[in-house]
Order: sequence, then C-alpha cells, then structure tokens
Amino acid sequence: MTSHGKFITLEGGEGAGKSTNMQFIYERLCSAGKDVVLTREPGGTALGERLRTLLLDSGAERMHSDTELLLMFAARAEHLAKVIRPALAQGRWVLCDRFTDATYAYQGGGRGIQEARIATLEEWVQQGLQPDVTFLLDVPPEIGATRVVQRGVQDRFELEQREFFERVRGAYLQRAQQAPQRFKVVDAGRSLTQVQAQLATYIAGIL
Ligand code: T5A
Repeated sequence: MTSHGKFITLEGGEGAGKSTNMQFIYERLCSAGKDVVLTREPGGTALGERLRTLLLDSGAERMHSDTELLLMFAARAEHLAKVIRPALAQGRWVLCDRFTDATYAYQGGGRGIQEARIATLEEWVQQGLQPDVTFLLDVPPEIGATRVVQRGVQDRFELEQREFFERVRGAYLQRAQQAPQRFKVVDAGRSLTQVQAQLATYIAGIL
C-alpha cells in the first residue's frame, strides 16, 4: 500500500512572516526525520513561476479579477500535477507557502469574487485534495504593511489599499473558523520568538 505524506500549507496577509517561518517549520520537520518538499504558490513549477511573474508584476496593466483567478488556478493545476501529488504519493511531506485559502482570501475577500465560483475551480483542479494542516499567520494589516515597507520593493498585491487587506484578513479568519480541525492560527503580530514558540507546539502536535 502506498503511504501518503502530509500536505501542509502556510497562509497569512502581507508581511505576516511566512517566508521567515517557512524555514523554521521546514527545519523542525526535517529534524523529525520527514522527507519534505518545500514549495510555493503561485509558482512551484517552471510554468507556475512564469505565471507568478505575470501575476505579481506591479508595472503590468490592470488585470481583470477573473483573469487573476484563472491564472492562480492554472498555476495550481500545474503545481498539483507536477509537484504536489507526485510527492504525496511517494510518502513525502509537502510544505507549501500559500494555497487555495489564499485564493478565497485575496480573490474572494479582497477582490469580491463570489465564493461559489472559486469553489467550482477548486473542485475542478483539486478533485477533493485539501491540505492536512494549514498554519495561518494572522497579523493586523497595519503591522504587516510596516514590515513590508521596511523590506523595500512592493509587488502588485502589496500596492493595494488598507481596506483590501482588512477584507483579506477577515476572509482568512472566517475560513479558519469554518475548518478548525485543519487550521492552526498563530498571532503573528507578536515577536518572532513568540510566533515560533507557538508554531513549535503546533508542529509537535502533528508529528
Ligand atoms: N495570491 C497568492 C493570491 O492573490 N491568490 C492566491 O491564490 C495565491 C496563492 C504572493 C502574492 O500572491 C497573492 C498573495 C500575495 O500577495 P507571496 O510572496 O507569497 O506573494 O506573499 P507575500 O505576502 O507577498 O510574502 P512576503 O514575503 O511579502 O511576506 P511574508 O513572507 O509573510 O513576510 P516575511 O517573512 O518576508 O516578513 C516580512 C518582514 O517582516 C519581518 C521579516 O524579518 C521581514 O523583514 N518579520 C517580523 N518582524 C517582527 N516580528 C515578527 N514576528 C516578524 N515576522 C517577520
């Protein structure tokens, strides 16, 4: 019988500390002997990374929200077929920086696309596959924005207004409430030491 690995995703608004904490989670899983594939969305494959460049380009012409939604799922279809499903089938663990919860938060909450339309594409592309665990780094948008500005260059999403990020945060928290077994919510407005202590507790619980 093929053993399936675990599919773990990391979510949060801008500047929540995903990149910083991906490495932390990765190292914890590896030290526990897991064979982990580290990947991200949009991206994770050669074609997906090209779509990512199109999606994040802050100098690009304004994109219709449906185009944005479809490109996110196009990149995801490629990612699932070439990276995520094969790795899980081999018993490897997949740690992914953002997945479909980001679509519900940004294209749904942020852009205002109806949840039912996103759900249709989710079913088409994922055919029932869902993350086993999702870490949600929750941070008030004003704190996240300060961190992103301090870091320098901003992408197309980071140039959105504060209300957009309030809606993104609200949508993430609503999803966490709807699926409390899957979501592990971390208060990411605190110091990195405190954030990682909470993550470590959650990780110990899934090993
Ligand atoms: N998107 C994605 C959609 O719209 N729909 C989708 O379906 C998908 C999959 C992708 C963009 O695409 C959108 C969402 C995104 O806008 P991304 O690179 O994945 O972009 O996401 P970003 O949020 O842009 O990632 P960032 O790298 O900008 O933010 P992070 O990773 O959350 O933050 P990080 O770790 O770089 O930290 C930012 C700064 O804060 C500091 C760090 O040192 C760094 O300088 N920091 C802290 N400082 C103090 N205390 C803490 N606890 C800190 N944690 C981090």
